[in-house]
Amino acid sequence: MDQIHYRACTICEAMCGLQIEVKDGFIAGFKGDPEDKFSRGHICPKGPELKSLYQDPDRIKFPIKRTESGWEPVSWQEAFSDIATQIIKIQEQYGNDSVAVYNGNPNVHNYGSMLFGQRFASRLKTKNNFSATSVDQLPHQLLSYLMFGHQLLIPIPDIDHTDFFLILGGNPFASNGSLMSVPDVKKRLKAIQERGGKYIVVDPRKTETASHADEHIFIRPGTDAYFLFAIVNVLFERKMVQKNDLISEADLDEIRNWASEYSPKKVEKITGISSENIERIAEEFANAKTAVCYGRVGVSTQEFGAICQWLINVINIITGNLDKRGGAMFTLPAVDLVGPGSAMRSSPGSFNAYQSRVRKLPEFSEELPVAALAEEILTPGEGKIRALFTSAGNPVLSTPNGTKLDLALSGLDFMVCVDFYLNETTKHANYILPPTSALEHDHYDLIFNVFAVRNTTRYSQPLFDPEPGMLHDWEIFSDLTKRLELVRAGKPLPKEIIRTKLTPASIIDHALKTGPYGPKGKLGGEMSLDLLKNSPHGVDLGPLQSCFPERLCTEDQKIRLVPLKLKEDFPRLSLKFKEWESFTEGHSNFLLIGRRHLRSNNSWMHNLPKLMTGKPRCTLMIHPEDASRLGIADDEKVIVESSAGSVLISAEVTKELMKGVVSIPHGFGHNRTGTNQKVATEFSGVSINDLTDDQSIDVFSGNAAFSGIKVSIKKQNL
Ligand SMILES: Nc1nc2c(c(=O)[nH]1)N[C@H]1C(S)=C(S)[C@@H](COP(=O)(O)OP(=O)(O)OC[C@H]3O[C@@H](n4cnc5c(=O)[nH]c(N)nc54)[C@H](O)[C@@H]3O)O[C@H]1N2
Ligand SMILES: Nc1nc2c(c(=O)[nH]1)N[C@H]1C(S)=C(S)[C@@H](COP(=O)(O)OP(=O)(O)OC[C@H]3O[C@@H](n4cnc5c(=O)[nH]c(N)nc54)[C@H](O)[C@@H]3O)O[C@H]1N2
Ligand code: SF4
Ligand SMILES: [Mo]
Repeated sequence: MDQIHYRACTICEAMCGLQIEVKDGFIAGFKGDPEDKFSRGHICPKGPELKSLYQDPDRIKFPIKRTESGWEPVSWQEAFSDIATQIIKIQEQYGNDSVAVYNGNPNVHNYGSMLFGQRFASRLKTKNNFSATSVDQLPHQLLSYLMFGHQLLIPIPDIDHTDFFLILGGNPFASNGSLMSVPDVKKRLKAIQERGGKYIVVDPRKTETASHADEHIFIRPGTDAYFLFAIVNVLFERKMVQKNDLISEADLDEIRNWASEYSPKKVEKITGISSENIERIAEEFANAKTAVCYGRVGVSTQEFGAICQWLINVINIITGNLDKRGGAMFTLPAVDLVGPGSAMRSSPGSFNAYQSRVRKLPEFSEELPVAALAEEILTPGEGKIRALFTSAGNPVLSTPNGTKLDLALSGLDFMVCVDFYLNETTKHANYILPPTSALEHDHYDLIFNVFAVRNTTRYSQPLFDPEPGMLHDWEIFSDLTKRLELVRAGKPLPKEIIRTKLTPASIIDHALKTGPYGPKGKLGGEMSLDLLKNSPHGVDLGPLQSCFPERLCTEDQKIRLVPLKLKEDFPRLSLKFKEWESFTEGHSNFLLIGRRHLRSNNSWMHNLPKLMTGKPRCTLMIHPEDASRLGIADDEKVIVESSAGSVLISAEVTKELMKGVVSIPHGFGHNRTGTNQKVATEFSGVSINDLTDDQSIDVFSGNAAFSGIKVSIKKQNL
């Protein structure tokens, strides 16, 4: 039967609407849905590859178990029962914390996995919860918690209305936007220029986004906090700070004091940005009708990631651009995870309520920094991690010091992975429990509607029925949760798979009806799952609206402009400044940064042949002057060495990079043995996270610091 199927793409945060033509049960055409209310026909090369993922011969569909003679099929029931039994046995012997959990990025693109995976993890009652948050956006969530009272009350650039957009450490042309869900970002950035506004990119690399910007400014990696402080300094010096009922004058005075330490003149040598440029940008920002400052992965994942996100919020607030059209705004999604009284309200957050065992790194929202995972497995003593669950993650390639984690995982007593690939992480598992792929299950964007540049909502139905006997992520977690409870209670385990009445869709239906746009919601609309089922192109709920103080979650509904705890971190910033002053990029010393490519998605889409065509992607980018000083030619193999390890990689000589800086994309390194991703192995590349160090973190937040890793470079044949 022929049909046209509409659904949202689940790969990145842009949530593009897809239009899929099906003939006789096969996909005959794949394009962006021109009628989609949010993405307006936009699509990138990865979207159509959901089909290749569905058809990938290396995709695992049924559970497998590692035995002495290799991987063997096993029934779901047998796997589930054995897992529940082993886990409880380990916890009874060594305590609840001896079992750890790691949740990877695709969980947030999979509402079933999120809803039921979290329930499962909470039943394990372990403090050793880790996720990709602490190699990514942890500082954003932490600062939203500390300043606005809720970790998901995240300021989103109002890209469609702003006149001045200052972007630090984000490359939306490649990433399609992050903590700014924005399909067709190119068009929307161009529209800023067409309406007479401008956008500036501050980045150690002249990226695709920077090349189209009105201005690109190189910055030395890891020094953004000084640049941002200097902007604040100018705003105060030139009396361009706006007061506001939601902030206290005492806080403003305090910020002025702290900022006085970082004049543009003082930071220019360290940041590589001239004082004239800093002063001009501050002036332009303050004088623009509307303006927004936004910093993403490049600034979140550095030694002062939290201070950077704080300063970004401060700049938006004190120039009067927070919660204002054209500035940094907040969403009001159909499923509200923030508002008090919402059926789906998530935890506002918590910070430093407990610490990791070995390095005493702080908890955030009941999670510990993943940079501590390897040492928590490897360090003997009470509380050592002995078993690990991973779900939709590949931490061997995605977290700092992957080599160390690789070694640690090989020594675990027990490991279970919910994933459909046998990759660098899952190869260590005792059981791999594979879920269905995106086209085989329904979908609702629980998270990315919270970060979108417009309020929109959409529900996607499954396109294909899974093969008989396959399970969705949520079904896997649902059964495991129940079995865990039964074993704990000493009850017998059933032979069949345990089904629950509750489904992800039923949970969302309730949340939609009681949410802001539902019949019981404050706007009194018609929102429900049925409405969305009949709206295949999504429902537009309008542009972002001002919502403070009502939506502020602090007790007194004021902004905590200077969060108490953060102040403890300022002396560290001063100390580091002194270190920078004596730092010279020596003959072969460089600062390493990462990069993303439109056709890659973290570590997991390298097995899809169509995405791997074109020039080799996993190269070391280096500036021509640096290359010639070291006698390195384009394409030549070089050895890159850091405190954590070394890799051999081809050089790509390019003026895109700032002098003294080199770049390697993350997510590669598919050359390890024991995996089964044939295409990925062919294009293996090396892992940048064999160079990044688990000791290099933002010690305040615990987030990994990937930007500006010190490395040395030499020719292979020296
Ligand atoms: N195609 C594609 N899209 C993706 C992904 C992907 O892997 N591929 N991943 C998705 C995920 S999980 C995320 S979190 C988002 C991330 O989305 P973005 O944050 O937009 O991602 P990047 O392209 O890594 O951009 C980071 C930029 O920071 C710069 N940078 C590095 N160090 C510094 C520094 O010290 N200071 C400054 N100012 N800049 C620095 C880098 O040069 C780079 O241009 O993308 C998502 N979308
Ligand atoms: N050096 C450096 N390292 C980085 C970054 C960087 O910029 N530089 N970026 C960091 C960022 S922002 C992120 S988010 C992390 C990502 O880190 P991770 O989430 O650990 O890694 P991914 O590569 O996204 O791996 C996703 C895994 O999920 C599986 N998968 C995909 N879809 C599903 C699904 O629906 N269900 C299940 N169960 N499994 C699924 C894939 O097969 C794959 O094994 O990497 C981080 N690492
Ligand atoms: S931009 Fe992101 S959501 Fe849109 S098609 Fe590409 S991968 Fe999918
Ligand atoms: Mo991410």
